[in-house]
Amino acid sequence: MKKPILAIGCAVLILSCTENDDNTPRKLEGEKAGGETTVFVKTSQAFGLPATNLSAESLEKHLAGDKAFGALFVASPAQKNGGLGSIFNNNSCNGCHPSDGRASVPENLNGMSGLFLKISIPGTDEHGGPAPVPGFGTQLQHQAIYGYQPEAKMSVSYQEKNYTFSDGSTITLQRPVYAIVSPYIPLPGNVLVSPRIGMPVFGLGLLESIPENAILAHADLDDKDKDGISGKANRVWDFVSGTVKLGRFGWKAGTPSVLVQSAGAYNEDMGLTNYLKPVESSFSQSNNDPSSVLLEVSREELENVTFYSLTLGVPAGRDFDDQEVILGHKIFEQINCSTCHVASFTTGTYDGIPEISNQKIYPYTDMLLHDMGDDLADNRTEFQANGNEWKTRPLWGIGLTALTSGHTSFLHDGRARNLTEAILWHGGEAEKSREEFRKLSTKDREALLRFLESL
Ligand code: HEC
Ligand code: HEC
Ligand SMILES: [Ca+2]
Ligand SMILES: [Ca+2]
Ligand SMILES: [Ca+2]
Repeated sequence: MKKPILAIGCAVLILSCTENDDNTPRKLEGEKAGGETTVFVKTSQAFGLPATNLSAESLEKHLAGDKAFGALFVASPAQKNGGLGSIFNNNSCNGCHPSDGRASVPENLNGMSGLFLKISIPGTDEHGGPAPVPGFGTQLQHQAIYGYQPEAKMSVSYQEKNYTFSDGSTITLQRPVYAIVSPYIPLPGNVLVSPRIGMPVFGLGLLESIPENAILAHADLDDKDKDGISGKANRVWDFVSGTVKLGRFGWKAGTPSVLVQSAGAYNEDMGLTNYLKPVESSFSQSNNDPSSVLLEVSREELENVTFYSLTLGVPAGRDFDDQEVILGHKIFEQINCSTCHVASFTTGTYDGIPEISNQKIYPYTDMLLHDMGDDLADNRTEFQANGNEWKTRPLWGIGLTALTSGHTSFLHDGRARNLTEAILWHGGEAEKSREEFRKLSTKDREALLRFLESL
């Protein structure tokens, strides 16, 4: 009965459409999380669909990239998709970003999965990046083709941590501690280890198009406004342009572009040389295949696979007119989640891809690094990111994780088994927010989770 009356009110006084009497909005803004790229599909394919505004020509390239993203590589000699290894972590992009979403924590740690260890020794390389471990480089390949030895295997143990909410309910968190076992040659004693899991790959062209100054506007290195939250840009080496650029991708924002990320993924994750990374990661190691050829992946394949991640659409927000979701959003702002998980940006121009240019987007990230405390620390630096720092994760699409990926493991090593655990692992600059979360009433806590589920 109420609705028709409201509708009349709206027609008469347009302003009253957007807010209830107590100033709560009737509907949250940002349903079209990816601007005109937004995908309104609530199925297990929600992360894997092309931006809805692609031109016919762009769609063709996107679909070619989709094929490359799913291609299973094998050892040479092969009719097609040869060149895998000699050492590698997995044999396809999709293997680590299943359904364009995030990988689960592997049951068999030493099988092929979406989890690997970044490694280094203290110090930096010639470009200010992590210093390679002699004989192992900066990533541990735990797989090898027939006849070759992987660099090592992994082992994991768990430390437990208990939390009690103010409403009396308790939760036990598990912190994984990874170690390297059975190295193919002796390992130096001072190796730094950073476990990483494959994350969703949609909406990345939009994130790459956010103007640098819009991101830097959120940085507050010396915490001048004294809210306990600083926010720092990573500055990383771009081997495509041969210059230092703003870091945007990877869990520590250690890569400047999807192109750099993809070229590196072919090379390190799969053992496939390409025009940007023509040298095998195993070159000069005894587990290198000396017969491997210079370019195992063509320039076109690399460009297509890059275009694919750049132009995957972002799933739309859901239930944005639900009162519990609206309350959850209010709490998200009140307890300062939104200081790091910045709701919105407007993209600039991306040369050659008008579809992702000039879009108002709602990624819920500031694209900056934050000290997240000792419990999340990997104690391994990556350019400007120190051992405690991680990039604020975009939260768009996060509520669809169970549907798209069949699990709800979050954070850089997948340690959180659900959204509540992900929040409870927040420390450092986010400790205050976490404590406020812990003290919420059951109703407010559930509303906050409901809001995250709606993204
Ligand atoms: C062995 C697993 C693995 C394979 C294979 C793999 N990735 Fe990844 N991918 C990861 C992990 C782990 C990260 C995070 C890396 C980091 O933090 O530095 C990542 C990050 C990314 C990112 C950055 C996403 C973001 O939001 O920051 C992109 C883009 C990406 N991968 C694309 C690809 C493409 C394209 C391929 C195939 C050519 C590929 N990946 C193959 C595991 C993998
Ligand atoms: C100081 C900045 C900061 C604040 C404040 C903050 N976060 Fe985060 N958030 C991060 C960073 C950085 C990560 C990634 C950490 C990692 O992977 O180790 C993250 C990760 C997450 C994740 C997991 C995302 C994923 O892709 O795995 C969720 C969910 C999340 N935050 C929700 C929240 C909520 C809810 C709040 C408020 C209670 C909050 N965050 C407050 C910085 C922040
Ligand atoms: Ca190879
Ligand atoms: Ca290596
Ligand atoms: Ca601040």
